[in-house]
Amino acid sequence: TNGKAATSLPEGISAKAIPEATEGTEIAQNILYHAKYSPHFSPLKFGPEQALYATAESLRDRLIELWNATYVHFNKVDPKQTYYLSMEYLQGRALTNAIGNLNLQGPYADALRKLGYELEEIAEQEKDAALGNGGLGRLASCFLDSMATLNLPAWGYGLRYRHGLFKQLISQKGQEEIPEDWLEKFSPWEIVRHDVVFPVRFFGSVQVNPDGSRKWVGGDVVQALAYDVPIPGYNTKNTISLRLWEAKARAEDLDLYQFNEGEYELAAQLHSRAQQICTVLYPGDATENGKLLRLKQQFFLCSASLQDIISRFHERSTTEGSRKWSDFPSKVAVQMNDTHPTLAIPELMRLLMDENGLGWDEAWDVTSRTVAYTNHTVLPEALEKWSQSLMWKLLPRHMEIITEIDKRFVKTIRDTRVDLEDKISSLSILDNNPQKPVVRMANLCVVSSHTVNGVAQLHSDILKAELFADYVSIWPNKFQNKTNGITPRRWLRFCSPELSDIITKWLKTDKWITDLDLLTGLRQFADNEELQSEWASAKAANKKRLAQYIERVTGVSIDPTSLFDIQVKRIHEYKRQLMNILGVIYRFKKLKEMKPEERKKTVPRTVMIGGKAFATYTNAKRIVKLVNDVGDVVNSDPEVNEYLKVVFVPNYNVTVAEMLIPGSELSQHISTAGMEASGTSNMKFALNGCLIIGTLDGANVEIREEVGEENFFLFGATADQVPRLRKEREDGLFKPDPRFEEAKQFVKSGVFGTYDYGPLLDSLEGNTGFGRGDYFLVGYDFPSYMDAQAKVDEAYKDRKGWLKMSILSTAGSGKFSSDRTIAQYAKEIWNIEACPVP
Ligand code: GPQ
Repeated sequence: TNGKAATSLPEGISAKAIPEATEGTEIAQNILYHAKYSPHFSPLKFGPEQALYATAESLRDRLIELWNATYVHFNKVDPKQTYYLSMEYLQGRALTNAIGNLNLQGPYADALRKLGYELEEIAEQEKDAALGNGGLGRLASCFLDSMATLNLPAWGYGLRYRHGLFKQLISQKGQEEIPEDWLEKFSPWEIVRHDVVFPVRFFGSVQVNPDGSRKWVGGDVVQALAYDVPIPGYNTKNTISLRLWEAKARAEDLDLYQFNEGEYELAAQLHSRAQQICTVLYPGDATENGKLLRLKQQFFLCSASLQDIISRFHERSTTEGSRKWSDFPSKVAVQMNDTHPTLAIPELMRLLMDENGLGWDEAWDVTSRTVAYTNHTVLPEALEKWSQSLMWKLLPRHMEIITEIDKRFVKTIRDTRVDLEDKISSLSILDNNPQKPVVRMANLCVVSSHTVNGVAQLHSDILKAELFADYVSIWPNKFQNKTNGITPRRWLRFCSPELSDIITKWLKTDKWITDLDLLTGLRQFADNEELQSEWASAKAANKKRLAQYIERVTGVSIDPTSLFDIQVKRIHEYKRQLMNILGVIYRFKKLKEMKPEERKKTVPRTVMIGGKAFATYTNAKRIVKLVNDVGDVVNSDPEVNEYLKVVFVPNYNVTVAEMLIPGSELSQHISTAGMEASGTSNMKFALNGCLIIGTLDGANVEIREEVGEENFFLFGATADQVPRLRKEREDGLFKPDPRFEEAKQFVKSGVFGTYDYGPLLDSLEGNTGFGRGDYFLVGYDFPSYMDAQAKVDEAYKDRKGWLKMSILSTAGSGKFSSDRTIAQYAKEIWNIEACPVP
């Protein structure tokens, strides 16, 4: 290949200059080739950063070859293909994952060692690609890994945000957000496709032609330019694509006359409007402008992706001529990751009717047999509703189409279901409330999709029984469950090589990496002392590595033999980090009150809490501040800090998760029952032998079933009790537990500083705020939570018992592989089959 020439260097280069690769392997040569001939840096230096980029580029060469082979093969076989549309992907780092999936760990480590570096040290240099917020975005990334690994003809489509999720700084003020900059230098993983460009229109108007056909004209047109990120499967040649769109203006959009008049901003306004589209992930939508930009982003993704999909549909046609449109749904499946890409529906209708001449019925048949929708939440505030006037302004043709879809749907219901007459106003897509007319995106998705799914059994049951109950009576077979999953490659094999090696040794095979149910084979050894001791030393090593990390990023030194108790996820009131920290506060108070010899009998604990609060979510930010304030006091208390440490882990992201999860022993998944659709970190923790303290919510229910109820610390109200409990609270029937009162009182007394926690604590009281005092039932669940925590302490004292539970936790996690999830989507929703590259 091209790794030959890089052997001689300019004179006078010191240590860590690009070395001579006289005895290097081919890979070492190739890395050096890139260090020298991919001129992103001045050529005299070969520091860790230059080594990272050169290493990544050498891998990229291989990925491009595999990507091309996969593309050609798909084109030849012409299978039905899935397109996953998502506004978010939380890819994290790619180097270790690519090396691992291509099974090149040994050769790359050797090559880098020859060049004076450890692979781990180089991998550390990479920035996370954080093009997502949390669970939903990470799920999309795990799904891509599984699609590639299962050799499925499937691609992801997303947006190439210039700035991903903000960086979280913790200061005296609490959380501060600073812009993230993953493209500061460049991304070595993306390939710009200058020949893949589609026009995307905004605003304008609808022109009615003499033949009655309609066409969207005028407005602004921006170009969508494709960037491909190759996604390698594990142990296969198949390498699929994550195609990210960037928005660009056309050259002719620069007004040279204005520019030469010195009106630079005016001259380039179309350029700057185009640039805004992909500037940030999730622009604040408190303002009208913010809402407009977010809607533009969503449409941009949908329009560019569908034009690309349609052009591939034609590209793969046989030589006899073009295909029949009625074949489209047997060649294309479009999956909408939540309602964010809902505009795919009217955009596909528009492309079929206005650009390709299909009639309504034919276009509707094609569209509704093509698209499917995954719901990820039942929280009413998270169900997207777009203002009708905003939509008419930005997307006039799409609003015509949506209005027509709604009209036809309502007519069918009127004609066929008199019993639903009084439900029509809630079932319809357009909410024509004169105060605030909106389009309900979830309703548009349900009406137009062939399949709708939830992301855990409980969540799917709630969708059917509540949110979508009336639709179920219309289309009983439209609704499915697809319990989420996680990729075992990133979330066990690569993030905990120690534990992986032990598993492989005891199972006598590494096939579990792609067949995770094989982990049940560990059950028979759960009591085995030899396995337990190996298990314990792997855990101890991971805890030590984590302790060093914590000390490095927070300055807090933690005891690696203490119980590591972790809660990491976005900060949200329904996830109840506040309950966690109130429990810690109570524990601290009790420890303070104990005599020294009593304290010695307690189980030392390190509580780690991490997660980002949305920038304008005040109560979430107050929770971050409280955790930090409690940490400051507890960690510097000489009487207590041997027995309790509290750490706020800053800037939680995929890479931090890869450090935390392998070192965890207990993790908290304590949302109010019925509110967490699934959760996916619960699966990552369980897979890594971490025990869960949790409610019967989301996928916790299924995890507990799989690992065994004796290996799960359960507490709290169940989802079906929640409405009654809220009602009782409103009626003043709730009697708080004294421990709850004591913990709140302790905060109020000012032990944790002068910050005003009044408003935060008020949210836990009866009817404050908007009439939903303690809506999340922290007060109700607190006593059973504390009881469950006491059981954790008892269980931890029994070292062997704990290790057994830990092993059984891993052994029971097979179901939660995203390979299982994706195989089910493929068979039960997409109707696609594997297409392995020979
Ligand atoms: N989720 Cl609607 C997000 O991360 N972002 C969102 O906008 C919505 C849902 C999460 C959800 O809260 C978790 O319970 C799920 O595990 C996750 O999606 C993936 O399904």
